[in-house]
Amino acid sequence: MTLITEVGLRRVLDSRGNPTVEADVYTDDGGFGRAKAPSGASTGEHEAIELPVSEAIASAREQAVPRLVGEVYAGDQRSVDAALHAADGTDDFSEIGANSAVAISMAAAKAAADVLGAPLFQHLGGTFRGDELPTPLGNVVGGGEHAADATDIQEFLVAPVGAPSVEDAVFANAAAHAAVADILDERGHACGKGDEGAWAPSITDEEAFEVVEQAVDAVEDEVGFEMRFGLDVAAAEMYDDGVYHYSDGTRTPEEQIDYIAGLIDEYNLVYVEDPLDEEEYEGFATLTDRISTGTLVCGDDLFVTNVARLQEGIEQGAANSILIKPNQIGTLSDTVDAIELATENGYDAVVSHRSGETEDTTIAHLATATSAPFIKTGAVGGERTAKLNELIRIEHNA
Ligand code: 2PG
Ligand code: MG
Repeated sequence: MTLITEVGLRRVLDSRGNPTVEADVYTDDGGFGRAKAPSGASTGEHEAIELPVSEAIASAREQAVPRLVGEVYAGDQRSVDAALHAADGTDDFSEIGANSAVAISMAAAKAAADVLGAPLFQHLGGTFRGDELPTPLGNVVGGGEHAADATDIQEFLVAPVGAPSVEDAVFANAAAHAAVADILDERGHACGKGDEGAWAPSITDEEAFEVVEQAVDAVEDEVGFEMRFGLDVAAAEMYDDGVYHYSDGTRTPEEQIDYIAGLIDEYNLVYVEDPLDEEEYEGFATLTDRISTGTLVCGDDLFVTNVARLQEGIEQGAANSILIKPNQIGTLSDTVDAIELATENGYDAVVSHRSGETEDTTIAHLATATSAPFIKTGAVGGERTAKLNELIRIEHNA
């Protein structure tokens, strides 16, 4: 049962128009699963290696497929992922590519769920998973590596924390995205969108805070439940020569901590991702210590979904939350290990998309299966709404 009989790999488009890996997994009892690898732009230094797509496909066909077909059961995710590691033989998937590995790993899970006739979240999380669905963090304004000539801070994320349902939350985020456009228009800042569908105006971070706060207040009045907002600073992208580089000058690490702590206070931020460089465990610990428990300080480039890096963070008290991206580590088993280590140690595990995405919906199921408090997957745009609409379907048992 669920013995893998065929693995197909092909090149397909991602949302930036770049090639990515799509994997198909078939089993002997009629199971079929298909998944696609996402791709980052502001990638962490310690992520598993994404190979050029043709190379990743050729190498996985040669090394991994023979170890899977007729050998491994798709329902046994640990064995699937162990076979991928054995085929690769490195500690960062630099031989078969994390892009091939993650696509195969997720496709196998989908094939197993298909055989069960169960939704993917149920196969991944089990029957007794909690009922809580994640609150979507919606990217409404952004810049950094995701848009040229826009804000220094990479993402301004609205968080409908009081929403009574995922459906209400998703629509509140879309309303905030629309409200931001109106406010920008009133202020004379016509603009396009960045890679994740957020508005990418050529304004200062200071003005972006005003705009987002105004939009969040307006939507909060309209929907009647609490809306807050947060950030992905993606500070590793700004850090060079010991200082953080902003359009209007630089900040030392100490100044950066003061600045972020001040923003958390001033805007009552619910979520701050990568406020400091990816090697700054100590700085993360200082900041986490300084702020109240009502704010998630989340490590993305800091932890890269990697248990060893997370363990280091736990020991130092760095951050209180981890961003979870399966392609940063290459398999679902490694991903779930990171989530388990996090939750056992009181860290919230927030599941996330990448800036380069596809219509794949695996992360909506992963966030549901693991009772993630938040999922970061944009507010608008087809590759983002694929996940948001899937969450609505999950909520409706559809
Ligand atoms: C991030 C992500 C997703 P990228 O930094 O959190 O928002 O961006 O995929 O470019 O790393
Ligand atoms: Mg990030």
